[in-house]
Order: sequence, then structure tokens, then C-alpha cells
Amino acid sequence: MARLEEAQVEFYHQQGYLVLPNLLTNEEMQAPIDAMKQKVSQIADELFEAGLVQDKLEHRPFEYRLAELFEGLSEQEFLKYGRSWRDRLPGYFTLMSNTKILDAVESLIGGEIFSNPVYNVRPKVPKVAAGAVPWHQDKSYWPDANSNPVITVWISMVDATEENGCLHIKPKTHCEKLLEWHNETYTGTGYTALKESQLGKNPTVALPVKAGTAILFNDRCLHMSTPNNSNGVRWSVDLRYQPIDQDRMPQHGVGFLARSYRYPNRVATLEDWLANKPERN
Ligand SMILES: O=C(O)CCC(=O)C(=O)O
Repeated sequence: MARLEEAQVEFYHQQGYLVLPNLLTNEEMQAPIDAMKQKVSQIADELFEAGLVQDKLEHRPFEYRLAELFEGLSEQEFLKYGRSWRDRLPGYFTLMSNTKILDAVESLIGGEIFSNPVYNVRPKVPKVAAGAVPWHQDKSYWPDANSNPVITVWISMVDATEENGCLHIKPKTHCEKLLEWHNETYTGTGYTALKESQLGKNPTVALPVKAGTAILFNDRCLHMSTPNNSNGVRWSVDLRYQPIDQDRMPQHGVGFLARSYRYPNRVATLEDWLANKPERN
């Protein structure tokens, strides 16, 4: 098992976040990237059939194809597909069950791990306001859930830079209570957001990272991301994990038992997940 070092665990608990540079290899990223490519091809087909694009750009690289498909189209055309995706494609289950990710999470919350139903594939294309995410705490999306601790594992599928809108975080804010949030009205997607006056004095840390890097953070840690000012897509995935004896948040979908030493026979398989079953019977 690839346990986190003691100093990393300590950093996470003190700062509320932890960066694991190059956690995943290109090979490990291939399955989720293939799932994303599948969805992009489906979108290209639909745009082509609707006469919105004349070229499906089949030969353009993963990092650019979706951005170029929407280059001449409106923000509303893009948002029809959602600012983040939660398709049930096998490649995402492969990623959520990745041993290295689960080992890191185990180091923080123990080996009884439930994969929370809230996961997002983020195709952050340039010039779409909803790409930039305002300051918030993830817990604002499940304020009443009795789930603690929930850990977000944010993974970059391409290099995330200050230009294409990497993640920014305010260390140590995870020790604060859940702040009163509002739903913003300028992106068309109603993100939960905090006012400038609520952000406190903690400095902001920008987190540009290479593809395959994971950023783990507590669901009360303040974070945001800036607009994508590049020509490519800032592809990322954010996954969430929690101990198995906590609220599974069915109002958000069906998560799954990802690792258990106590109930190894109940750990969900791909077939269970595809059938919306949280664990083996
Ligand atoms: O990927 C982003 O730009 C924002 C991610 C985020 O807010 C989250 O994972 O909770």
C-alpha cells in the first residue's frame, strides 16, 4: 500500500489540503480520458447533425477538440451539456477505484471508504463564465448531510496553469464552520458562492499542477478557480470519499463502497456501479 508519509498527513490536517504531484501515470489516466473523449465525440456528432459545426474535428488533440468545437458557438450551446459531467462510464469507475487514490484517502480517514455520489468531470473551456468557480466550501452543496470527513480528490487531466484556470485554495480555512453562502447569478449555473467580506485574512495559494497530480482537500476548505484564458480545455475530475458509516447522500445520486477490510465481499464492482448499486449484496 502506498501510504502517505506522516508529514503529508500532518500537512493535510493542519492546512486542510495536500498536493500529490504526478500521482497518476499516463496509463492510469487513459481510461477516464477515453471516457471524456467518448462524450466529446457524442457532442461533436450532435453539433454536426444540428448544423452548428461543419467539421467534427476528429483528429484534434484531446486538450483542444472540445474548445475548438465550441469556438464559434454561444455559451448557452455549451451549457446545454452542463458545466460538469457525471456520466456513468466505466473509465470513471476505474479512476474512482484507483488503488493509489484509495491508499492516499485511507491514510487520512482509514480503510473503510465510501465513494461519495458527487463527482464531476470538468471540461473547462475558454470564454465560458461557468468555467471559473467562485470561492466556496464544498460542504455548502450538502449542508445537512451528516457526513464527516468528506475529502475531495481533484485531479488534473492536463497541466493546470494560472492561464487555463488552476485551483486556488485558502489554507487552514477547513477549521471554520460552514459559512453562509448564496447562489451566484452570473454564470447561468448557480454555483454556491461566498462574498468577498467572508474570505478572511488567510492568504490565497494558487495551485498550478502537472497532469496526473491530485489535490486533496477538506470539504470546508475555501477554494475557487479562475477563468480559462488559454486556447485549450482545462480538463479535471473531482472525486469525493468519506468513511462508510456516514450519510451516503442519496439525494445526490448513488455512490459506492470503494474499499473495506471489514466487508471485502461488499466492495462494489463495475457492474454494481453501472447498475446503480452502492455495494455487493
Ligand atoms: O475544478 C474547478 O475549477 C473547481 C473545482 C471545485 O470547486 C471542486 O472540486 O469543488
